[in-house]
Amino acid sequence: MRLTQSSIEGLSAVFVERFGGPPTHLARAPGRVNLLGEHTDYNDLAVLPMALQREARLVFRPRNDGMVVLHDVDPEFDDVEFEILPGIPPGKDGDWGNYVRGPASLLARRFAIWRGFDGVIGSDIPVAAGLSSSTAVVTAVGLALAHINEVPVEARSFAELLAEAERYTGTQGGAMDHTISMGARAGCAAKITFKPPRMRHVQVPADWCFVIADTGRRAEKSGAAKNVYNTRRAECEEAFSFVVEEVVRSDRTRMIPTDYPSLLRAIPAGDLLPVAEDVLRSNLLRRFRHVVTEAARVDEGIDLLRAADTLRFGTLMDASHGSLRSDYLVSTPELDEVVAIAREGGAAGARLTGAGLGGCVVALADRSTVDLVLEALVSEYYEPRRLYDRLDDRLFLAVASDGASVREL
Ligand code: NG1
Repeated sequence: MRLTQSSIEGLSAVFVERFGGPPTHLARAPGRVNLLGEHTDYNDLAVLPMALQREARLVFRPRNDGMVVLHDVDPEFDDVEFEILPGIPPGKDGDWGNYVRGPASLLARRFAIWRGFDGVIGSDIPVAAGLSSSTAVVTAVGLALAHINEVPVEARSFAELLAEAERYTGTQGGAMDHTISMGARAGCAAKITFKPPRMRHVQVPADWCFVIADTGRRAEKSGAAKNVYNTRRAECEEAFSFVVEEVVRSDRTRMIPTDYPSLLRAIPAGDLLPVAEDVLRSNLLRRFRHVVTEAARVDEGIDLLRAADTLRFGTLMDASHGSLRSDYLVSTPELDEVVAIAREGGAAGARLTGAGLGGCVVALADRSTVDLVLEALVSEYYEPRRLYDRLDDRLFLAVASDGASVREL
């Protein structure tokens, strides 16, 4: 677990030790929990995340040359040092430094930035757990470089740039994580739509408690999880083209849909699924069915969030998990177990959050049931596995928080 976030004072003290003077700036970027809308963002369909109180913090001092020299206070991560160039060669597969090189490389290409920094970074977002720890690093580094090179930052378009920067690591991800990390509002979740990027902030009801429970099994994007993720993305594209070919051939639409949103605007999901059943082989049909039903759950979920309808929102979370498990095949026995314990403990609903294949579950409870849910998770999951070590980092309540920022110290 990469849970070493120090206070700004703590990070600054490490900075002084390493660089012989104080840092001048702080960039911070939160992790996120996704409430509904999993594996929809890279299909340009809606998502419903909120930013967490856990974040990556980077204290830094601009340099007068193009070097970036970065120390992570977590000993698991090596120091990173490189020169800013339009095409920075990536480190080996899985090297966390690629989350630093990615934004530098892209900003150099787009804006000809030249100025680097000395920095110290820390984060208390569990790593490889579906809470966007990597995006928090990409975002903090991107904001720092933009700030010192006077690149204009508009939250939504900068988020798109950061999403592209993160693809440098080899994961063909979407823009959900960067958009919420940049643009979140305290107390709110946000429905995000893409093409063009748009955020609608919705207050989370005061009575709602989102429990985050880490299974303890990592979903490493540098390993098998990356391959599954990229395969799913390709499968969604393939399924889309077969379905479009059929709806055009059978004259169901005059306009040729160019993406999932235009397909769903032309033909409602209920009419589309029978077409998909006719033309797609089993694995593609399952991916397609997950994507279109999950998008519908986001649309319904935002109304239920506004109406503070805990039970029905929970039912949608359960349905989302079922679809991710049976159609998208990204759950694990541990995720299924934690989901079941949370539900039996009294949660209104629970699901895996993030890409899956490990990582965290998010469960919805209200103030009267949350303690029972937490107790059930401790006694039935964490105690039998002896996962006591830093239990507060494995099991906690999400606090909807503000998006990223950069400022002088
Ligand atoms: P995680 O694995 O939680 O970081 C990934 C993608 C998202 C989204 C989700 C699945 C990145 C940076 N993040 O999130 O864009 O596709 O999976 O909904 O690739």
